[in-house]
Amino acid sequence: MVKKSLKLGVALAASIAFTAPVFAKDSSKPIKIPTHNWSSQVVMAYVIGGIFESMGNNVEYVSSDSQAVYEAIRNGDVTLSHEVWQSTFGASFYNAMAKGGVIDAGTHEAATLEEMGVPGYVIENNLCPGLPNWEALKNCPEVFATPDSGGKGRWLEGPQSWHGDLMPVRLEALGLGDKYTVKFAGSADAIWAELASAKKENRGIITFNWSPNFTDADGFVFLEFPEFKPGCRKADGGDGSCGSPKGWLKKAANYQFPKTHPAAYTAFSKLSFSTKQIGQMAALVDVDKLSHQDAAKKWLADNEAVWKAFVE
Ligand code: TMO
Repeated sequence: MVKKSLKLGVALAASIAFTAPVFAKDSSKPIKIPTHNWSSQVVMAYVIGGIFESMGNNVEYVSSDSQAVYEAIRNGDVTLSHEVWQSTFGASFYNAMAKGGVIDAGTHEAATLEEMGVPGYVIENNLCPGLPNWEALKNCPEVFATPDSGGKGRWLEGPQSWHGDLMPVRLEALGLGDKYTVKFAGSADAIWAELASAKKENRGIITFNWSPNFTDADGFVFLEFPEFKPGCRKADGGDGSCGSPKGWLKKAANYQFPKTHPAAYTAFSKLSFSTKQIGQMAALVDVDKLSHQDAAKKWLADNEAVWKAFVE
């Protein structure tokens, strides 16, 4: 009895000492990667798909709603999400997790912010003195008025599918409802087009934006609202006047992914991108005008040392 357990102990020690990871074979079933409607997310989808393919895996891309995707991951229609932004998707992610079937596959190095803001020249040229403090907005709605804003200042929100009535609720909660109104852009591209035309005219403009993004490189300034605290949003029982959290960027997966594709899951778990790397992925499309697929190919070719570390 004593001898037996000693032998077992020795065998165990030997296997720990000499075992580099040996992966069970990944299933040949495709790993389903979602694509949404902002550039870094789509480029990163193809970057991660390219990494999986380099490991011999099959990949499928699924165009998905960015809120509903967490339920799709939970029930296995989609395998993973590689950009879970805390402010916009944190609630849907944890709701799906609580129902059972979604796992947290780690956090990117990049911290995130998803917030209303202004281009740098709005501050530099003092178009609304006191910005980026939100209270300055009370004194200059006319600076941000547009032909469709009924004489009020306009907040140009992203597509409504991202976070519903978050900004209209905030605007009212801050007491700005008489002076400002929220318009939803049809696409991220519509925001970039509006920012470009406002810049040409040195015109005041307030838009939703986020970091990491290609705009990190040209001095977009986020407005400073009352500090985010858990529970401050209307959906969480608060009055909704708070700004967005300085948040995390996580990865999510269906609970079976580690079992069906252990090598791919291990790589996905290790994978982490920085603010600069994610900004580059967006810039290849939004500044350099490559297709998402070509941007991913270029990014993979230019950054082999970065992603090879995830597959070793
Ligand atoms: C979800 N987004 C990154 C566009 O804010």
